[in-house]
Amino acid sequence: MTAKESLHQIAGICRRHETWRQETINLIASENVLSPAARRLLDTDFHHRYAEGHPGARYYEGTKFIDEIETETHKLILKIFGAARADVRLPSGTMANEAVFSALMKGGGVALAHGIAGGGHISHARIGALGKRADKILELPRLADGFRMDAAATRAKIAEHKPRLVVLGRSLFLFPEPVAEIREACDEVGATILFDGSHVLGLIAGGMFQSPLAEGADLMTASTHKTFFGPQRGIIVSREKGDDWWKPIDRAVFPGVTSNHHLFTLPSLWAASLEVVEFGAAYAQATIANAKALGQALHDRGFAVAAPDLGFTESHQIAIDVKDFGGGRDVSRKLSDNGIICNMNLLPGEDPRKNARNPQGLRIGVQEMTRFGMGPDEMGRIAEIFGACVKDGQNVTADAKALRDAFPTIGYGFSEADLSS
Ligand code: DSN
Repeated sequence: MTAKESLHQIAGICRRHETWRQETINLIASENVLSPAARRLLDTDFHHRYAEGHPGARYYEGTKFIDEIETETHKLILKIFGAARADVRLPSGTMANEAVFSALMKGGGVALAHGIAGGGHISHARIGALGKRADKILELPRLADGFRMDAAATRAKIAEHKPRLVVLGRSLFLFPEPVAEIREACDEVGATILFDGSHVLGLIAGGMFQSPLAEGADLMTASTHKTFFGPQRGIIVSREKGDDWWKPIDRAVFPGVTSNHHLFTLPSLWAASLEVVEFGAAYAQATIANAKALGQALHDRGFAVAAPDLGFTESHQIAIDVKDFGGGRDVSRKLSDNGIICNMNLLPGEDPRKNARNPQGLRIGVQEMTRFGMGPDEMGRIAEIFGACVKDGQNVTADAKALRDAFPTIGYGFSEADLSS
């Protein structure tokens, strides 16, 4: 193949991907779409540039405009989350976690975090970023439903093991964490509370989930592209202001885990943050209502949706046990072949070493379809199509496409025209 032919191949693959994703119902809980304005702002000369350090104190010249953008984005993130400190220079949520772990777990010690089957993120695990710093990671206790934390048992575990760090927040994240209930126990042993808000950041910003910093978390890390409207980046925000507290985190971000910070995505994050201020409350409310509606509709069709007695969820996600249909791997592949995209997921109680590649569960998120304007009626239709595919073995590709085609426009955000009008 000539270089030109390969070039056409690249363009063709990208076009086919875009068409495919526009014709399918995306229920991956960690994804979302950018508004046309936020997407347009990705394509600037900042693609080519470098900026290390802080605005006004860089190690390069040529940064006066990115300084302006970074300063304003930083101010807005502080305001949205009621934070005393923030860092917006992280290229991802995992790098935000890496920075915090390296600052706070220097020299090792014990950390408490959710296990992978309890919904914990890979960066909170022994094989991930936290495992590189902690001597020991103990699992946070959960209530009998498997999804909510057991605050009383957690307080006892904190008193017994005296962790340096307690990591709340998860990738399978259905219900709020008991931040306020464990604050005093953490104070008694000098433990820091980190809340990883990646999945629920937009719901927090919209005022519809919980407010981790106000409830007592010392820090929140997050990626900015799941329920938040941003491009793929990360942030750290802090309740405390003191220089002694913040300096190690600041240094862990740069030069600890970053040098340049992928400047081209920062204007888009600023725009997305403005969208969150403008549309975030309505979006968060619609998203949670849709998740509950989809949970109910699938439950009504006989699917084993988690936590029926608790209203299925308080977030954008639901979890379903599909072991009776062959397990998460087979079911998610079958759905994907039929125009419904979601991911297999371990459920509480499963052994990750045995089941990671074919867990019992599916994790489903409605945040992207909500952004395209779907509501509870469409959640009912998704449940119908889902059931026809998984239970009855029907090919539902055309049904999924027809439903998706009816919602072509990204809502809760700004248009390209808004950039100049
Ligand atoms: N692993 C991603 C998720 O899907 O939750 C987050 O990094």
